Amino acid sequence: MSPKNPVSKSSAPESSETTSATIADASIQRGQGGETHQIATGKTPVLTTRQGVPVSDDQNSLKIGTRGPTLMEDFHFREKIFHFDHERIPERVVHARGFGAHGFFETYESLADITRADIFQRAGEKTPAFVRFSTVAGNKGSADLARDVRGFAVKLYTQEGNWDIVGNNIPVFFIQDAIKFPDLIHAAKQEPDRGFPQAQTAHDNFWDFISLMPESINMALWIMSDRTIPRSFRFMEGFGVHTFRLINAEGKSTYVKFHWKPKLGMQSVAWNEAVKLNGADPDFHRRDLWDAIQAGDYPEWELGLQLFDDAFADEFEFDILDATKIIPEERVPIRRVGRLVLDRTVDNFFNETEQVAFQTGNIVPGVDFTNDPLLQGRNFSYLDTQLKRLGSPNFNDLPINAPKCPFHTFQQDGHMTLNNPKGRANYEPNSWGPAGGPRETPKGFQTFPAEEAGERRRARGELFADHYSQARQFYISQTEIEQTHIKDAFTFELSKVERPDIRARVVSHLVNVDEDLAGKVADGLGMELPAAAEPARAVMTDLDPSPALSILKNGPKDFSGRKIGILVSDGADAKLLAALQAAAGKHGVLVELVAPKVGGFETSDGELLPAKQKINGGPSVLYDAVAILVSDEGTEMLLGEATARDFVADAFAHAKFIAYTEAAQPLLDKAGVKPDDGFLALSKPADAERFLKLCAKLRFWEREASVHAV
Ligand code: HDD
Repeated sequence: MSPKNPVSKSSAPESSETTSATIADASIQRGQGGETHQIATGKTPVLTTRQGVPVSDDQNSLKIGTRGPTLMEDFHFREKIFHFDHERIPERVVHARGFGAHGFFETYESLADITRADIFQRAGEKTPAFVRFSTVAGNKGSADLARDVRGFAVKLYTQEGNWDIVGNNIPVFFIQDAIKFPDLIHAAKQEPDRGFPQAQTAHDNFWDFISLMPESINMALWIMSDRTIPRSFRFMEGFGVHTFRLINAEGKSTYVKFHWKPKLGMQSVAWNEAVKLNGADPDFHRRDLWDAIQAGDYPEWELGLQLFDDAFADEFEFDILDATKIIPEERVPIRRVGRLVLDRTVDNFFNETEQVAFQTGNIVPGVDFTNDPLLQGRNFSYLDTQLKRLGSPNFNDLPINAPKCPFHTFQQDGHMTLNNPKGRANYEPNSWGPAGGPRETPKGFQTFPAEEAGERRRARGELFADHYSQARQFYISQTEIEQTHIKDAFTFELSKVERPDIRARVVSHLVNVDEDLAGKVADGLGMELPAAAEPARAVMTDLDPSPALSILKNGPKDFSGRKIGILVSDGADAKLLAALQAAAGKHGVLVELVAPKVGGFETSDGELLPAKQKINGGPSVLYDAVAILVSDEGTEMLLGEATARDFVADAFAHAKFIAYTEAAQPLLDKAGVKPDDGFLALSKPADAERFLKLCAKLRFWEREASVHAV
């Protein structure tokens, strides 16, 4: 049979210059080779099979003729499809969606008097670090701005082994005992019969569980605060949550809680903004981190330690082993002992961010656990889960997980063994002398010899039972704006709960926290205020507010690290634009131009400038503040574009600072917004600096009440 089509060997571009350049630039240098592995340019490596066999045709599978059946013997095809079929590994059972980056930790001063941990011995020492931020409940492909706790997991590659601080951006947790973790996570994630909702706690199962677990009420207050909708990873705090121990060379133990303080201060977004961000840019947080690092604006946190002893633990109103409680900074001040800088994005997301394996059990000499029952349970779970996820006990051999200090064990074999131990001795003790492999050292990890005694019981300490005092303290520590956001968040989430009895049970706990809050939530839900829930412990402690718990009281000093979106059109005032860009640059603020067409616009000077976003792809939720720099003709055109109206209306509703030229007035009118003190009329270049100063307050929250009547 004659072929229907003329035989075409390949439809691939013939190794065009562009292809070679792209490959070379992207450094996809997988393997090296001799002559046969270099194509003419001498730069671009040759495509091979996994066995290193050069491939001549990667476009067509091997067939009989051009229309005949595909041949089984096509080893290149089989190998390629086989590998593709097995690309996925199970996602993390929690914290599936995450984003990691490399950096370093720099020690400020020697802490040798407190800990023998090598990382803290020498001032100025830099220790390589890898950090993975995450959301908890959503699947790997969920959106970044879900209302959720953020994971803040830090791997420190110290000279005496890897130390992981597997923390969150909230200093307390939902539960006190790890035995309840599967229940908590089952309740929070998609409901099992329907497989939704995705990445949301606004559903019956979650609030049912919370309402039946009063120990989670403190955390419930935290997650209904703006902490769970951070503006970016760069603007949030991190916490080790549990009480740990630091042990010095003499074996003395000091209790410690770990804090990460962001250099840029804290910032969150508005809830309606988060909802819209999830549609406009589901990768908003990871993109932010990526962009900042690529731009050389390296995110930074200081490590803070709260150090205390047994005497404090005894006098403290709560149990230091209870992970649902904080120790207020005002009670035990934070000592800043070093800084964490993220200065390198990963080369490959899967290899590094996906395969990184954090474990609370990874501690180093000079650090030790306490009996916190949540921590003790975690120490089992993290090792266990990596085997399931990464498929082999050799996950520690992966470069992202391997220590950067020398390490020697007698562990061997298993799936995907990467190291290749030499010699005869694979056991200890042995009599092979120095060739017989590694030996113990008295300088190795020593467990703190805490004395333990007591009956074996399934029980908790009495102080664990005060579930409301700290929840109240958290609430009264917030500004009025933040209290409103908490009330709104409870009302929103519980409005998604279908069963009225669950709503009522949650509110009955809030009555014990703050009656005013409970009343407002009940009102928002359109229900009667229920009676207070029966507290597990009758005695509550009246605690002073802790200003450190408020985001707004701990914001940044300036607007650096933020982003202004400028809506422009043809004829936009070139001088004002240049002034805004210069002022932003001076304050370390990024500017993005949003125009009717991404190809660009012509300024009043006749210069053609490219835009970063087309108006319908660049809504104002992407920016911390906006400027509307349009000409009369531009306004005329944009009046017919709904997304231009939304740009203005949303910036207004989200309490952003807005700069505008006179020509923009009809657009403001169309968006139904009236300039208030959060607006700045731009008429001369000097106004740009004034606008940047105004923006340092981040948001004009005073406006909010006027846009949320319900
Ligand atoms: Fe967990 C992942 C933080 C309680 C069991 N957890 C995980 C991650 C973070 C936390 C940041 C993601 C690590 C990464 O980026 O790879 N978890 C916490 C904090 C907790 C906490 C701050 C309370 C103070 N976790 C907790 C309990 C258990 C687990 C009580 C089980 C008993 N967590 C896990 C896990 C995960 C995990 C199943 C899933 C993926 C992984 O470990 O590596 O083992």
